Amino acid sequence: MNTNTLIPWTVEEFAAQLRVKERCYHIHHPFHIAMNGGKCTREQVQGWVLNRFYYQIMIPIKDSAVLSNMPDKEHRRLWIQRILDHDGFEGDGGGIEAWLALAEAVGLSREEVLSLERVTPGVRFAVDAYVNFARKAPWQEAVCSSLTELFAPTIHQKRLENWPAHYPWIDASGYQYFRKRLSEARRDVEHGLRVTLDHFKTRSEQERALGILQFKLDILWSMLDSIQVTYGIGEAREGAIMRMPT
Ligand code: AHQ
Repeated sequence: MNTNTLIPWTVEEFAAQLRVKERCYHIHHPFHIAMNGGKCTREQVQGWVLNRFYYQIMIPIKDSAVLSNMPDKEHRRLWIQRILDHDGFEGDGGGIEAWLALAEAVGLSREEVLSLERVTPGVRFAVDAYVNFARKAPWQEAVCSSLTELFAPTIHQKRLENWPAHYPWIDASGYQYFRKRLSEARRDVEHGLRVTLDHFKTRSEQERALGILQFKLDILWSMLDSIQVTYGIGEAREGAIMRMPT
């Protein structure tokens, strides 16, 4: 379809089109549904935490690349907070440390998580694709790709609501990261949505924005595909495909 001839969506319609993409969010992935439903084994929860650590440590690298492409300080002053959220600052250990606390709370050692040795190829490829996109894309497109966080507060809230009852063996100290993201994601989205709604003007550009958001949704989805193939779901390890050790 030649979208150049179509009239642009209003800002409200454009925002609604972005939100419609929630149906592709990884909260609907079978592995995530199983994890939130208490169906995952200790090993599967550990595998998710260990693999997601690679995503977590690459977020500030990604955000630093975006920051370096931002021409004006008004946007940089807002965006730099995302790096601090993860790397921490005086008096706040930051999100990477909080994720390591989650790792220890599910019974992993800091060393094995920090080694990245057990990160699956699929997770590594997906995360690297995100970082490389953000490095090379116009900064407004990289900002648009972070809008999967429109849907993130719900996913963090569901974990806080469901995991303690389903996984009593997880130490409560591990939940700090999810609590922290509830407010940080909402603050991120306020800036990200404003940039996106301002930048993508024509209908063709708006459709491009939807395509960028779908690309990032696919990254999150394919990370869970790879985790599920590696660990399966439940005691029977449904869906797992054994892999020779490297
Ligand atoms: O913990 C997450 C986080 O810090 C970020 C940053 C943001 C981005 O820049 O793309 N996206 C994101 C996300 C985080 N957690 C994910 C989850 O499921 O716990 C969700 C993810 C996102 O929705 O993009």
